[in-house]
Amino acid sequence: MQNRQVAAIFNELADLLEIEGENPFKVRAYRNAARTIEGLGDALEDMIDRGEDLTKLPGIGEDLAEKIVEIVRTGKLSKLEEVRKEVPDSLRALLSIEGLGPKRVKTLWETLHITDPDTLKKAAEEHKIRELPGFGPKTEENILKGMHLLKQEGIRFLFAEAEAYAIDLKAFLQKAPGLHTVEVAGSFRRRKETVGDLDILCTAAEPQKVINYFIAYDKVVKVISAGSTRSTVILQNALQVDLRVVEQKSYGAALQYFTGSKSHSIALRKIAVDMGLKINEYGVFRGDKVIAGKTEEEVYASIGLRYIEPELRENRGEIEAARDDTLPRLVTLEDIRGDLHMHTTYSDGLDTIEAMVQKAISLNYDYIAVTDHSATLAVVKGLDTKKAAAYLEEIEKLNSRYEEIHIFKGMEVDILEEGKPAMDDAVLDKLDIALGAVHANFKLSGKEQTKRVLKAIRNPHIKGIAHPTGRLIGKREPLDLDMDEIYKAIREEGKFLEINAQPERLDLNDILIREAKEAGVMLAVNTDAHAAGQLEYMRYGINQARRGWLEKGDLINTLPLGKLLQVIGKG
Ligand code: DGT
Ligand code: CA
Ligand code: CA
Repeated sequence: MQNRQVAAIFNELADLLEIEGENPFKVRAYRNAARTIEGLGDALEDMIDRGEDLTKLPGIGEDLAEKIVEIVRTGKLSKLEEVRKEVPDSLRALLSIEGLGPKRVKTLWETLHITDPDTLKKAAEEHKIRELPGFGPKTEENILKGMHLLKQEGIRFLFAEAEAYAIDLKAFLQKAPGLHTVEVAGSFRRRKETVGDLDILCTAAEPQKVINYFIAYDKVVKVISAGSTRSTVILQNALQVDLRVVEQKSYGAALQYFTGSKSHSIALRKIAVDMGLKINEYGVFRGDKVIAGKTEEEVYASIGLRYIEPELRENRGEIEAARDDTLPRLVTLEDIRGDLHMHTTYSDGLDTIEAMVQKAISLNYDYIAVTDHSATLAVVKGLDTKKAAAYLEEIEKLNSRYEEIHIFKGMEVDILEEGKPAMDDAVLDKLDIALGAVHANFKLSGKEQTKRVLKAIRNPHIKGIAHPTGRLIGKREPLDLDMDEIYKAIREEGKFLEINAQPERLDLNDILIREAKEAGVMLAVNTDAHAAGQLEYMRYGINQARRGWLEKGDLINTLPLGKLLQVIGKG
């Protein structure tokens, strides 16, 4: 049980209780607990094993501590199970529509008896929603837009959410009777930013035993099918899992097939056909004779290709590169030497600067940039000129106290509508790394938006642009920006674009990352951590960097400190 899953349970409980009209203080207590848990550096499971007192954590009292133990020990919370029975299932689906929180869902339910997306859509189209208290024409329009976004994407899960389930399920399957290997294939293995379902591949002595064991997993809420070698189930968070048990001798071929992508595999099969071969999930065949299939390397080699990393398997030129031996040597998490975007209690982060520094040291980083927000209407808890002085002083103090790491004085500065940074030049002068970021006025025209960001890039104080397109997966469309213009300006100014590793941002995305690389743009993968534990989100950003074909040399935060200082003009 991962901290993220525990937090998700509290968040869901808070949402449902709010829909039910429970006491707001109680609701807030669950939400705060979820936030605390998400930001913990340690696994709750380990803390409980060590006998640590959970009530020492901020916002966790006796009752919540007991509930945490219940979740970690049993995988469920009985209180949540009770409340789930009281609120219709389809109401929960409404919560994932942008613009609809529990409060509004409650109103829709009580006044218009809306309990599912279809009745909601109808009511919005008939303009019944705008009349409700706390709504209006704008909200009504946003709801329709939000539904559109949701529909476009289908029901997909953020990689990070699927990952929590995948890790737990994989560990569970490893203990299945007679199991040899288990691997999560599909889009999950390709590290796509969202996954539709999990595809798990096993080899085992007796497949049926593995299937029986699998469908008894405690997070399974529905068994859709269970045959002798394959099964499909639904987990408690609505995630579907397809499991297949294959023979050892065709494991490589099966792994290749079920990793996909479909379009990549179809292209491989075509090459095979041209060579008089046949590839399917059981192996590579010449006539009836198997010539490869045990490992993926074998399968690729049999048609004259180098092994292709799963993240590249989208049929976007990787097959040609494998044939010509020009595949990139993809960057890895171990190549990363520091993180250049994070928040602390000086703005909207949960942990102190010192806690972030200590966590970064535990990750073996050589440097970090602490980059709290500048204060604006969009980010009210941020730094003003006065608070910034104390903040910079504290960073300096910690920088001399912790010799093993270099702490850059940074700030995430709002780019105002006209393209100016929301901070005095006198403060900006004192910073090592100012990141420009858009946090409001998302709807400007493409021309105006581009002009706004270009102006920030040309500002001598700004070193990089954080989450450049501003998208939130499944919730907010990217800014309408002329990216070629952005790349050009970034390159000319010697600045960098961020690959933001927050699970719902992953911004730039894989396609733009590759474009940026080809345009000769410097990039950095940053976590934008709002708690010490989130510094570990780096892996999500690395996934996307790899999908964008990046090598170590494409990221400035793989550089040793001395080189990085030169790049940001401080060397
Ligand atoms: P997802 O689940 O929508 O995020 O994407 P995938 O890629 O995991 O797709 P999924 O779960 O439908 O199927 C898993 C893999 O199985 C897919 O990546 C390739 C393989 N596969 C599925 N259908 C076909 C097909 O019709 N032809 C071929 N060649 N492969 C297929
Ligand atoms: Ca899948
Ligand atoms: Ca599937």
